[in-house]
Amino acid sequence: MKKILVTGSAGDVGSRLRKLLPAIYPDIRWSDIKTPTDLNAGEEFVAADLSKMDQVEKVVDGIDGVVHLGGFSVEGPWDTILQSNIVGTYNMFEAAYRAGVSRVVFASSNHAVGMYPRSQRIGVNVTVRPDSRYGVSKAFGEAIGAMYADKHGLRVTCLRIGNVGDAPLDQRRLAIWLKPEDLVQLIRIGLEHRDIKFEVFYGASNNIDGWWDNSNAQRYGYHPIGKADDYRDQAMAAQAKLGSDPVGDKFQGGTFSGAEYDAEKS
Ligand code: 15L
Repeated sequence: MKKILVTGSAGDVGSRLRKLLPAIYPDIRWSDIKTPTDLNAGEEFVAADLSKMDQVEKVVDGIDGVVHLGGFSVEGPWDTILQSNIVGTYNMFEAAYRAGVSRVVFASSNHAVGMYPRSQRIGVNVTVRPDSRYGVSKAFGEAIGAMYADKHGLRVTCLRIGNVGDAPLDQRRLAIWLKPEDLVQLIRIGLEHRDIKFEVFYGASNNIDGWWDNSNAQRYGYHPIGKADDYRDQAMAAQAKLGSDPVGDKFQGGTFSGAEYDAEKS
């Protein structure tokens, strides 16, 4: 990979990658709708609104591989999700294809499958069961990624990311935590592994409470170093301070699954 583009670089995950990726990829263009406040003189940054095709065309120009984190990163009103995540992700794949980009790593989310119960262990071949409009947009991103891979030969890796952070924040995150360095491993597989055509991986560390069979990522050499269990006491102490969420606590998507839920109303 010569030149990498990372969209969504002003967000939490993007900001972590700004610290970790330059040691691996010396030529990175960072993009976001807003300029990061702590931009260094040596960092190349190009602002872009992903819902505007002409702006997306400019950011993908001259790029070999894209890490697409950009968009609205939680549940939101339909028009926000539509413009930022659906139109934005379409624009990114279409512009990348036209510009001759060879690989895209798409930041999907656990919320594409958030309506699976916590009692069920799932792999990557299950039907998507989104828990929110946001989750639907991530399922859309995986589908459009498959289409550009299968019809146009773009090499696409979708990461169903759990929760990226220094440590798992609560009981649910003990199952879905992703150590930032493990995210970097997954990104590297997507950008570099010679056998990638189209793949879906779970973005989770080595979590004994995990709900996901991530053997597909392991097949490509993924060896997560993060262990959520090392933080069990602090995560459970944080959990004890949260109120119970009768619906959210049953489903993998947590509060995203419980919000607006009225399926059991008679
Ligand atoms: C996500 O997809 C969000 O981007 C992040 O903010 C968290 O809410 C995470 O999922 C999660 O499920 O914890």
